[in-house]
Amino acid sequence: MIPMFAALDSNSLPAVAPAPSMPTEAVDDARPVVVVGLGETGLSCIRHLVGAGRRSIVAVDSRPCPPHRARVEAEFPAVEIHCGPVDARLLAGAAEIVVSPGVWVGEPFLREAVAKGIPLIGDIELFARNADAPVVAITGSNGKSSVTSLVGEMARRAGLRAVAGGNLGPAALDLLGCGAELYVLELSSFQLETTSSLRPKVATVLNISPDHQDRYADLDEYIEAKRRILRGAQAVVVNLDDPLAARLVIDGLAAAPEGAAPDRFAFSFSPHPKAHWCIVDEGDQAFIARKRKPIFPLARIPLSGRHNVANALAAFALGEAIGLPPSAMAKALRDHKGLPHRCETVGESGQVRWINDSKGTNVGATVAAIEGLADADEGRDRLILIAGGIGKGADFSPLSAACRGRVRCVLLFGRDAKAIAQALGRGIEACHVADLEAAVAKASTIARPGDTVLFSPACASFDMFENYAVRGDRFRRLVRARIEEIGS
Ligand code: UMA
Ligand code: ADP
Repeated sequence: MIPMFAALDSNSLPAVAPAPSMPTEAVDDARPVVVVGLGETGLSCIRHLVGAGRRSIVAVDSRPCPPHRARVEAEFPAVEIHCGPVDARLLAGAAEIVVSPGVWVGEPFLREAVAKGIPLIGDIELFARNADAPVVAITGSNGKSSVTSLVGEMARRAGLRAVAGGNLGPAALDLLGCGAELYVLELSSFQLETTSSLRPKVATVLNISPDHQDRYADLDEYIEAKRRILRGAQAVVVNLDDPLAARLVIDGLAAAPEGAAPDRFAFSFSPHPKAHWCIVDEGDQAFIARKRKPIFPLARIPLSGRHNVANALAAFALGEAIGLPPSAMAKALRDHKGLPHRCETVGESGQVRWINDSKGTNVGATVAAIEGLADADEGRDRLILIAGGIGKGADFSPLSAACRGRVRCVLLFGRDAKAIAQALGRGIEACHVADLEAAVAKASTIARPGDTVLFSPACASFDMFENYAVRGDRFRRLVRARIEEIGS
């Protein structure tokens, strides 16, 4: 694969985006803005551009029937729509191209336009040019949505009108204009590729493990996309426990011009001297602590798993960077319910617990879910793992070590089931099933009292489902039906 992202940002081609802070209205109005993609992002871009008074908007989507075509036709009849294979000529006269995150910036029709000098941006760039309140910007391979929603709750608890969205949804542009005093944004590497003007109040890269390796040439290119979140940040949050993420942020600090270095807030599980937030033991209890002063007992974190403790530490550090009082943050954490599809208990019957982790869409996430749940239960081989789907070019081998001693049986379905089974190797029982329904049926026959059935696919869902949420909802329904059947 051509390392397009690096090329787009090099000097040999026009910059991805025009000069920072160019308001939407300033882009040449005689020529159209071309919006690529008619999904959530495309719809939000069109809504924003129409609201900003753009007269000429062209929308293209390579899919014959993209999700929001009908809606755009009905609500914005002046927008010219073209679906199906994209004709590069449609982009040739554009003032600017706004590309959706699901579209690879290396698509030939986009390369051709960029080579002609047409600026290529994404929805977050449009958002950045128009944002009217400080931004908390969160990326990483896993935990983005969890931390974003928790920071939003902490800020609201502290009395701020804070809204959360971005990759988590709602789309960032849909958050504008509602009187927010703070924006908390989850940003994917895809979104960051086409963003130049965001100057976050605080930014973080929570962690790095391989993901989206079907779209990036290698891990370095993926990391480079993530690095863009740090540009112009006033403060950064560093995860001292994740070597790749910590290096990324610390190198960024070292490269900052003198006097421009952002404030730094670090977190770690261990009481590292540089950690603002860490874990300390006091008496027979462990606490989240600020500068080693206990703030919140771990036992009262409402979500299970070590990864959720890491997410809480990150949220406290981000909150401190924007001046939130620890007491308000602690209250928000105490009442936090977590998001659906992230290690969510969806049923319990015959002393068997069923957990929906459909958002576990990469290997790192599933490893964290297995380790977090098994180690909290302190039992050997008490997990039954259901996994499979589209692996996005991932190396599944880290699953093998994570499963050993924790997972009694792995039930596999979907496109990359075989590759996962191979990576698990000998000594871990793996069983192929036709689909999710068969996996739930099989799990219910082999589960013993005290077991946990964990659905954490380590894969994207698109081979068999519309998205991870549809997949998780299906799992929840199947589990409930099974429990009712057993009970009746
Ligand atoms: N597509 C085409 N042709 C097109 C346009 C899109 O085939 O012309 C395909 C894409 O390849 C992709 C799908 O359509 O498979 C959706 O792409 P999109 O860019 O239209 O997606 P949106 O509906 O705009 O949703 C996007 C994010 N999706 C992606 O980045 C793939 C949503 O994150 C996000 O919630 C939404 O914007 C609002 O910001 C979802 C996601 O899976 C949850 N994100 C990835 C992840 O979390 O791993 C990055
Ligand atoms: P993202 O938005 O980055 O995809 P989410 O908060 O939606 O992350 O969580 C997705 C999955 O990732 C969870 O269901 C869990 O399996 C795993 N996960 C959550 N937080 C972490 C973390 N801090 N480290 C590793 N894995 C995590």
